[in-house]
Amino acid sequence: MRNRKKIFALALLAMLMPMAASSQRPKPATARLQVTQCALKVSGMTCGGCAAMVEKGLLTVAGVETASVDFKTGEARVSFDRTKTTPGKIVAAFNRANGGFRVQTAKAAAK
Ligand SMILES: [Cu+2]
Repeated sequence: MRNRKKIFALALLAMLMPMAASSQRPKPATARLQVTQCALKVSGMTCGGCAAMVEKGLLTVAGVETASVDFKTGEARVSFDRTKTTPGKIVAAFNRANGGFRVQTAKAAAK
């Protein structure tokens, strides 16, 4: 009986060891960024060049990490650091700075 308890304790320890080791591993730098994605509806585009301009404009907005705009669907996918900005702020900043194009959040566009 005593022996079985010992074996059980050892087995438990063996199971917990790798977990303890992995929790001590430093997290990759990207884990500290609170990156979230959102979809935006873009209007005012007439060609792929416009999409590139919208993309550039989105990338200059503070907190935006990546932006990819599809001219055909009129959609932009934006990833942003949510500790720095929100979709609403991105939309407002973009529309202030980029006359001719307008973006709105996909949610607002659905209404
Ligand atoms: Cu164009």
